[in-house]
Amino acid sequence: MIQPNWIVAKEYEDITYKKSHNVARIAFNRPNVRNAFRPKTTSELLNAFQDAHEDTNIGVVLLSAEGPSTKDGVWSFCSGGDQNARGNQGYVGDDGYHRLNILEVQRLIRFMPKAVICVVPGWAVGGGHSLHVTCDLTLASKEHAIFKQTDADVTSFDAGYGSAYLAKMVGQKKAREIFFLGRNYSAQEAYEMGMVNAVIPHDELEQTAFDWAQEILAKSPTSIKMLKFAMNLTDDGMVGQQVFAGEVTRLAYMTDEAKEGRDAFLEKRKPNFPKTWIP
Ligand code: S0N
Repeated sequence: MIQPNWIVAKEYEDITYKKSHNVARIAFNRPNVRNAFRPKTTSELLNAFQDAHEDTNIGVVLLSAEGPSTKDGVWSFCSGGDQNARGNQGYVGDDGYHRLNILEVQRLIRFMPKAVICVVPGWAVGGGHSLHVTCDLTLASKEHAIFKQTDADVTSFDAGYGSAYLAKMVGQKKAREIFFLGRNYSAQEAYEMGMVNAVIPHDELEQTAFDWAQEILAKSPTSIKMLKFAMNLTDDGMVGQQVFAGEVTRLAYMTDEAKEGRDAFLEKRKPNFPKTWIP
């Protein structure tokens, strides 16, 4: 078993961002408000995820949380949008504009050509629940993880991946129950519904996530990327096809045909493509 040797990749206020052994770990760091995200948090998440996306040494991203709360010792993954940051037109940033950008974070996770593992050490609530739904895999603390959807309590709801994709994951009836009743579900119940991959003893959660990452890193990177995009495609419509198609084009660029097409144009001659039509 490899032990992570986390090196700080960049300092932020609302999150931590570290790297070790080709794994990036992005973690919420507002445990005293159950890791609620405000506009500053989402800006920092966008910045860190973009870095992990671009860094060719990184193959897997863990989305986790620091904790527990110093006030009461309670663990949380994320409790969604910070209700203190809500004005009358939405969530207000330091610059006075109403924005939250959590959907941009979701899109980065969804379209990142690398696996993203959600590590849930405690509460996963509201927009925090929707983030776990958007990640590729979810590992949950056996003792402390609680899944809950409060969006309909506070009129701040995710009508995208957080609900519609959840319904694909756990079934329509269960997804409607989760959103319409807003009950608490344990890690075991979430596992049985099919929205959690494994229930892990709390003390082993982070190491297990790192181990899963190392297992994925041993696989072919292109296969992981193409499989992720293939599984996304049918739910993501034309955008899913665009993401998948981009990678198909990238693979085509690596063929002799592509080199001949480019060279023929630059040399102002007709292309002489290899005369092989592989069925
Ligand atoms: C998480 C809950 C269930 C934990 O309950 P518990 O353990 O009893 O703790 P509390 O005493 O309630 O909380 C401890 C302290 O933390 C503060 N706090 C907790 N959550 C938040 C929060 N979300 N915002 C601000 N503060 C929070 C408490 O106030 C308390 O503070 P102190 O110690 O000072 O009293 C429970 O806390 C809970 O239910 N929290 C609220 C969860 C919630 O409703 N979240 C919002 C849900 N909606 C979204 O997240 C929408 C996301 C979104 O933004 C979006 C989605 C899709 C499309 C667009 C958008 C968009 O708007 O951009």
